[in-house]
Amino acid sequence: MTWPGIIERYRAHLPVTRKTPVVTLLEGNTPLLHSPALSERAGRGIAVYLKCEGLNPTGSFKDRGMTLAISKAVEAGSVAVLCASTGNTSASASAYAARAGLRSIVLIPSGAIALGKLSQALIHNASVAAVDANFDACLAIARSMAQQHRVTLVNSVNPHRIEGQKTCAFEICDVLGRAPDLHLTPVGNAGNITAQWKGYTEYFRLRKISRLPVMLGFQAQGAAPLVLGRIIKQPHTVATAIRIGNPASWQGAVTAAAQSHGGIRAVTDREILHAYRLLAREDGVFAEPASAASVAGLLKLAGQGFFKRVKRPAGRPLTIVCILTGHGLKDPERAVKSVRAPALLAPSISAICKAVGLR
Ligand code: AN7
Repeated sequence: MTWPGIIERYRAHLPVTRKTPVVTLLEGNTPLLHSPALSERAGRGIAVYLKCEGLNPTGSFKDRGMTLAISKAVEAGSVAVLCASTGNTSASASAYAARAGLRSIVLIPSGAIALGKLSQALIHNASVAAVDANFDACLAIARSMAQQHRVTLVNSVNPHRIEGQKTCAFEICDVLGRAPDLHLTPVGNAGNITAQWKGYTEYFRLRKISRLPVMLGFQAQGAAPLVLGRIIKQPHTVATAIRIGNPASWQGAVTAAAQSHGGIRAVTDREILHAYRLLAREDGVFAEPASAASVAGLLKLAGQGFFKRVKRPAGRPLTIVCILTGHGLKDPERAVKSVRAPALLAPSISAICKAVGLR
């Protein structure tokens, strides 16, 4: 059977009826990839898996929430959708809106979103408003606009987004046959960690899993309101996707961390970029910088001896899942900046061999 997308696959767990028109690009069913490099770094008896959400149709986890948000918008008779975005939400919203024949309007912080994401919104024919303000200000404006006009807001304050995104947790449990022991995820606006925890707790109540994971969220140090416990007026980080100072799902993140005995922690830009390069070089996985925050968190915790203090399951490895939220190709400029640029060479075999280290 071909994969039918997350709404058909998890229909029983989602707020849809037979009357809901399903708008799908066949999102979900993303690889849960074992990482030998990270397992070794995490320590003996630990298995690390990468949930490669960058392999969704528009290159990020947002598609899980967007298939549902757009389907419900069509069901409700909406003709236009609106979002503020650090890039991936706008890419996803504009693609799903195109598919559904809806208008899309996206507010982006000018100059602060990655090129790949901007190109997506533009090519999918969104009305793009490049605003001279940060994401938090854009979201506040979008919320007001949605109250004053007949447009459907598809940021994660729209509960259908959270419902769709919880399917990431379902897939992880379905593949592993249980919940992971630890679930590590990047956190920006905090919709995703809220959704993932909802997914795990629903599976737990349905007895599809017998234990819940410990949820560990990672923010960039310059954009870590949940770690500091206060709004950050001018957040900064190289990981533009999570450059957010006032997360909309603040309470959801705090609840997930508290109920699961986990936490929200910070990683520096240096640690993020180190993890970003390591994933690409040693695992062959190209994830965007914000996604590497979960892996940066893993490496940081390993360095602190955290996993030595975690209670080990009997008869199997400690299982850790790192969510890689978006594809590396979203931000090609960052990739090129992160390594030494190639020198321009004459078309001479000897010069080229010398430059690439072949003797
Ligand atoms: C790659 O697109 O907020 O904590 O406007 O693109 O659920 O916000 C993106 C967020 C992590 C954080 N990784 O997720 C947007 C936006 C990537 C992201 C996050 C985002 P949330």
